[in-house]
Amino acid sequence: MTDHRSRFLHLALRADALRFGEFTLKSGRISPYFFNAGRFDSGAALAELAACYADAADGSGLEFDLLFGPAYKGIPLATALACEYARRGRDLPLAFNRKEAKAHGEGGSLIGAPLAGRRVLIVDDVITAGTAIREALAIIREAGGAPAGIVIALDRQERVREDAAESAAQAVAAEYGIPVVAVAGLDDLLAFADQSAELSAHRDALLAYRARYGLA
Ligand code: OMP
Repeated sequence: MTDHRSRFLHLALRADALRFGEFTLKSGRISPYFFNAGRFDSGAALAELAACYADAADGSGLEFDLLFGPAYKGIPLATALACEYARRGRDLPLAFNRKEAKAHGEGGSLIGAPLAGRRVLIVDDVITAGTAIREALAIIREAGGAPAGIVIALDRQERVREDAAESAAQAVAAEYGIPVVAVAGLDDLLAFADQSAELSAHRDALLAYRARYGLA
């Protein structure tokens, strides 16, 4: 497991962002684990997380010139990543959206740097069925940006339908012709659980879930 993957998994456990039990997902599936990026709720935790995103994005060779954080959870993530890139000597434009369009003041639903003509990297928390990410892709295209890739913390590596041959992230990548880069996936979490006394009790439930909804 590459360094940023295990750093991220340690960090997520420490921040209580990865929890085990019984969770109902947006898709209606009952999952034995849940990733809550909202638990990265301090400057230090976000800075460490952003370094994991930057390592994953850089390691993938993705090329982009603007960071976009979809509301709500993508906003602090993209902002922290922009700060991390600045720290590394690369000052990138940053934009995000509101959920509700604003009719007064400056109006509109986009905030930050203009997207038109830019190669946009979407920064989000997690992909299950790909619904949230498809919404972000539509917003970027409508604003004249060119989606260049997606970076997420966790790819749950789930099939949208049980008869699908690919995961939701793979389907989005193929449909839009852009890479989806995850800091870690369910496979990494399982490999981590194999070596962790703390997680070993959850391993069977994770394997059963993957057998039902995952790829392997
Ligand atoms: P999709 O839109 O189905 O890809 O699911 C992504 C969204 O599901 C996230 O933006 C969250 O709102 C939520 N989610 C999590 O935050 N963590 C999880 O582990 C699973 C989900 C989920 O509901 O699938």
